[in-house]
Amino acid sequence: MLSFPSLKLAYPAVGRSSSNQTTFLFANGTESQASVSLGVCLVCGGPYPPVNLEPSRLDPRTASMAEAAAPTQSPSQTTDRERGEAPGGGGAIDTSWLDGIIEKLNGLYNRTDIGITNVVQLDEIIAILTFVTKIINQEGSLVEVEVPIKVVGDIHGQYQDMHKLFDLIGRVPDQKMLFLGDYVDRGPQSLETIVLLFALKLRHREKLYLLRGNHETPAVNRIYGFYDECCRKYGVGLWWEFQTVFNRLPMAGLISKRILCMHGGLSPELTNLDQIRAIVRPCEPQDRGMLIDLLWSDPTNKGDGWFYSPRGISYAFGKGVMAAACKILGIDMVIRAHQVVQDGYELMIGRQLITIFSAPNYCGQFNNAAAVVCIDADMMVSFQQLRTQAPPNCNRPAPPVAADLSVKPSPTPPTFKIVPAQEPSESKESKDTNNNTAEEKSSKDEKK
Ligand SMILES: [Mn+2]
Repeated sequence: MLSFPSLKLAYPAVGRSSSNQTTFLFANGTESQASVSLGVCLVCGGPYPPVNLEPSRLDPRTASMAEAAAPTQSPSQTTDRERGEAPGGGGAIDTSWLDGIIEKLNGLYNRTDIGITNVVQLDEIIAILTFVTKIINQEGSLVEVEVPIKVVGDIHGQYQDMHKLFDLIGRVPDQKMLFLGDYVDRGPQSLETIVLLFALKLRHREKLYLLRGNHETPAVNRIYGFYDECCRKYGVGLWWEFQTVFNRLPMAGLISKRILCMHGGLSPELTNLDQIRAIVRPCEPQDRGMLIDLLWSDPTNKGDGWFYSPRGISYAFGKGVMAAACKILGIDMVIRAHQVVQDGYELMIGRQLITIFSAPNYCGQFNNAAAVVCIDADMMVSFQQLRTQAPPNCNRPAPPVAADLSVKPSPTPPTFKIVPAQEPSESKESKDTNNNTAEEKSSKDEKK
């Protein structure tokens, strides 16, 4: 087992903080006091450490290594490590080390007897987080990628199911993938899931893109499982470390300049994609605003406009908003995740919006399928679906999200070409706006 003596981290032991205050001792000798008490809103004025903490606080050496972090094959790196230095001492990541991590994590597929703690050390995870932070920083807050690509929705720590999905859709780097966030919480293996994805991102940065979900925020993953899993498996300090990567994840993606992707949905404040490009990271979404909406909003079939969300945060947006957004933002389609849907995918009216969800039998409660969106080089959209054996009592169907209930759902996933939303098409069926309706009426009247 590899270890990196230069990255000695003195984390407090799990449960040491019976009082609210916990001391974090970092490798460069600095100490930081923070509260980890449950029930405090860690986002809004809570005691969460300043979000602009740089990885350099870990160890100046790892920070400078990450500066030039580029996967290369270099035998000298092994020598560095054998000398007891952190991986990539020569300014590059040791790919053989990284490949080893990926192989060991892949080896946990179909294993119930061992988990990540048996194969990956804390220092190795810290090294991955340090390197991946640098790479994520180099990408924009709006990651721009080209087809062909597969778009993956929520995983939520269902690591075994993620591998079943990979068996179906292929693996990185054979397939280029864009994940829409919510890697952690709810499921049993959040750490396995996110560490494998980060390791793959490091190894194949052009083939894997990872957006931020609402669960990649401290206020949420403190509560819904990830914090407890970190504490149980490696200690509370690892949870803090993850937050400094999560708060740098890109907030949205743009596929071939035409498909906008995010975890939640649109925002009433979003009128230009440059607003997303201008998001300064690290950032922490506050209780309202564009950052919150990108992570939290939902589509609805209840009407055209903006509605208060039953979640109590952000909004729900109707089909009129969706149609207007395509025009204003100059896009043809939105792909988002964030809501469990029975078939793993759901189309909002006019196929302008796709909800995609990639955790089958979500939480062991719903009997939903998982799905991914495939967009080929000709902008043809299709879906791949995974259905897994439902455990007992896992029989709850997922409700429709924003589907037009008057349209009969097709038994098999559709295949269609993306229609430019901006150009008027002959088979135009959108009679959403008052103007159109008025024109329709008058033209009908004239015919009569
Ligand atoms: Mn979500």
